[in-house]
Amino acid sequence: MRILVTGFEPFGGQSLNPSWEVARALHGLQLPGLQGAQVVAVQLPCVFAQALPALQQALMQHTPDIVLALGQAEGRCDLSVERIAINVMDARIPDNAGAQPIDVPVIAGGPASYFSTLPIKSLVAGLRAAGFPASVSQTAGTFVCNQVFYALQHTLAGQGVHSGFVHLPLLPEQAAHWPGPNLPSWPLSLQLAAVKQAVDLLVAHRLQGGDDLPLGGGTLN
Ligand code: PCA
Repeated sequence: MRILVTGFEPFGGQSLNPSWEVARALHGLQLPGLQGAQVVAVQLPCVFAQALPALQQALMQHTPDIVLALGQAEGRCDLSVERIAINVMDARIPDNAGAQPIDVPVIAGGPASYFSTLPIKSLVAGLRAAGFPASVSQTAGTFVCNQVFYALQHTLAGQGVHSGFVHLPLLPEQAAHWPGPNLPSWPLSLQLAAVKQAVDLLVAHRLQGGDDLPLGGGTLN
């Protein structure tokens, strides 16, 4: 079994992105007891025009069974397991190449949205049971993370690959220098342990089969 974990390069003037720090630390991880189950990490550029070609290349090269795409979401206080990707790019800040698309579809003519094909409720429950704060998120935003998430689900639709997106909090060294009021942060060791737990849960679910758990994870607004 191959598990592709993607992370992004730093963006928005930062020199670190927790998603890449976590992904690269997981690269080459062999899952004990599962002969041949291995994690491959790939970095994606935070550039609208380059992220999808890099994603497609990674999917073709590694033909994964599970894809866990990671991104930084400043302000989030836990592991945010994304439910849905939407077919729009609406950039509040420029990407790393200076592009700032406004209300442009990710894929012209594509459906309005795709759901994650990860067992999002089981994942949140399993993470929490293991001591890691996690929740279902109802929006992955409208920046490069959502673009990648949408294209990932579009590309793999109907192929039986389990794929989805998880947003991570800032690292403390980022939060310490963030302008404005303090934002939540998790040290890299904790983020890494939580994402490794997520990978274990996703592999176990993939091997066991079955539906996601019917647990509450909604919001009123
Ligand atoms: N977070 C941004 C893009 C790259 C990243 O790590 C986002 O949430 O869109």
